[in-house]
Amino acid sequence: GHLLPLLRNAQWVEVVGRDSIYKEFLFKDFNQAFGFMSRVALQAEKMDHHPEWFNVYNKVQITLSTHECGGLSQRDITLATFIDQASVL
Ligand code: H2B
Repeated sequence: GHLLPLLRNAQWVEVVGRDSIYKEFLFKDFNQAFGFMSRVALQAEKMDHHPEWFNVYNKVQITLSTHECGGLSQRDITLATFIDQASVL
């Protein structure tokens, strides 16, 4: 079987030493990765809640946290759920 679906099924993980969640997404190529990032960017602006992320070619690593509470909030959970949906579009 192909590795990509398995990797996409990976759950968000809590970052040790920092109250945040992290997940890595792999795509076929840069175009797919950047399309994903564009969908997330539009939603982030709507929510006024923005990802910390790092992209190289087909890989996007995302960390979510909420500054004002110094940790996780419902906004992070909501954005993570949107991000998961946007990754399989
Ligand atoms: N994004 C995230 N992920 N966490 C925040 O706490 C946050 C944000 N705060 N985007 C917002 C913007 C804040 O800085 C502005 C001033 O509303």
